[in-house]
Amino acid sequence: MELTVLGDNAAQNSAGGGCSAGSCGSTDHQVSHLPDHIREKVENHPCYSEKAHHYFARMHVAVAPACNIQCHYCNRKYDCANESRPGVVSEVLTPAQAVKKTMVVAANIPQMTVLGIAGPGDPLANPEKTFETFRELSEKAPDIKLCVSTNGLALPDAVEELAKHNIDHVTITINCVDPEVGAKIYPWIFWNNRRIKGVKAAKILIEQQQKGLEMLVARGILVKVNSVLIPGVNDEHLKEVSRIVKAKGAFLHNVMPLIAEAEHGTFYGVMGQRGPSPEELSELQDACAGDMNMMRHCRQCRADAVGMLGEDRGDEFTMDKIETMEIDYEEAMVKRARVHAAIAETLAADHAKVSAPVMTVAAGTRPVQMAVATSGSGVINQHFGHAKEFLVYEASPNGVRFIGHRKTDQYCIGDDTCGEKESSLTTTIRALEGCEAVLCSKIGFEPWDLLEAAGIQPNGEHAMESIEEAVAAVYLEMAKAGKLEQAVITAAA
Ligand code: CLF
Ligand code: SF4
Repeated sequence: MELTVLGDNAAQNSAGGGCSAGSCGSTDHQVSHLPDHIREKVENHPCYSEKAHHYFARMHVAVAPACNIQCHYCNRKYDCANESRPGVVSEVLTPAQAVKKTMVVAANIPQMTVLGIAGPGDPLANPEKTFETFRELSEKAPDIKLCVSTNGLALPDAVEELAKHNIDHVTITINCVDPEVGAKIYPWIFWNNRRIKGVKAAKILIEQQQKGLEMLVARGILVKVNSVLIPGVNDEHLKEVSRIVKAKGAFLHNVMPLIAEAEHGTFYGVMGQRGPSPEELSELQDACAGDMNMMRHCRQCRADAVGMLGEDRGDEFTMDKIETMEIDYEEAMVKRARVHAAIAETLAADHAKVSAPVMTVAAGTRPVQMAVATSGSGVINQHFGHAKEFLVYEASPNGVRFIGHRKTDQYCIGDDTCGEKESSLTTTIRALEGCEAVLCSKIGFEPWDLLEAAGIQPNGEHAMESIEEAVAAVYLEMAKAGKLEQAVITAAA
């Protein structure tokens, strides 16, 4: 029997077919079903659309050093853990510097479509600096989307101002809706010029977060809720959080793993509170999902991150370097428009693939996780040894879905040097635990052998192919080869 592979929109179009067998393909579920006015807001936002994160970049400007609460996972010598992995912010900027940096980055990275303020403290605890930055940017760079992330304590008072600056994307970090749980996460808040502790503090914070969420939704502003998964503290409770924020109109829920290391000097780090395993995170995300959009591609960025999610080009744009750059802004704007048009064309062509071929495997065929090395554009285009992270996809009779990413040490810096640093390679292989195949553009002999020995099949045969189609093709090959128990190939169309 001839078997072929289902493309993105063929999967979408076949979804209502009523067949007991599933079709292997995928679509950007977060975006495709949305009304036009919302789709326009998210389709080039790398955080709000999983598909967009393959094509578009974001940047953060660190203009907000102060915070009005304390989280047990944060040490403010480091980035805001709500939106960043722990790491010092290289430089806190004035609003004028932030505006200049944004213009320079926009000229150099045409894919950059979103400017976010996410720390290192809380943007709304620094309202003058935050809003001055937004005010200037909305005048000087109206094509850049403005985005803000907050703990929510000062949010209700800021909604009016956010709406005034056309800020369409607000993230609230909501870790709980029960003050008893909250008291285990937040030792204190600063409220009405007083420090308030314990359950009372958590109760006020939760009320402000919920009120802010309702006000934003009433204004038509898209709200993403971030939650930090803290095993033994709020893991079960997050299902309730997800249900409530969804009922109140949050657009997207992003459950992120706690990062707690003793060397970061956080309360949780010092107390040995562990973070979740990838499986625990994935299970909770699935449990929260229901019919709510879940974000699974968050990279817990630094508060001064620059570039595609998963990469940080901040070092290229320090203020001392920016001061020496000469930029032809007119030419840069022409280039931005050209690049955006090319991406739009690619996405439209992708969306129009209605006659893509179909692969069908029997319902009940077991799912398989595969790791993918990519540097963007939705294709397999990275050498195994150059990957700093792998995207993980699950193929099953229901299609191909993105389920997360795994960070790894980059162990190879030249084309033919794979395997030189064996200990890092071992770390990489450990990071891929649970994956049965790894798809990349190229791979050396030594990692190939080590991956095979670890039960992970390396595959370099799908270079420059669409990720979803390549994963579907490999799944099909595995099914045909009898590697999937219960695999029965039932049809092709
Ligand atoms: Fe920044 Fe956050 Fe806006 Fe994105 S990040 S303010 S919504 S532009 Fe994105 Fe980074 Fe995750 Fe944040 S990957 S940490 S969710
Ligand atoms: Fe740190 Fe952000 Fe929590 Fe403030 S809200 S304590 S900056 S993680």
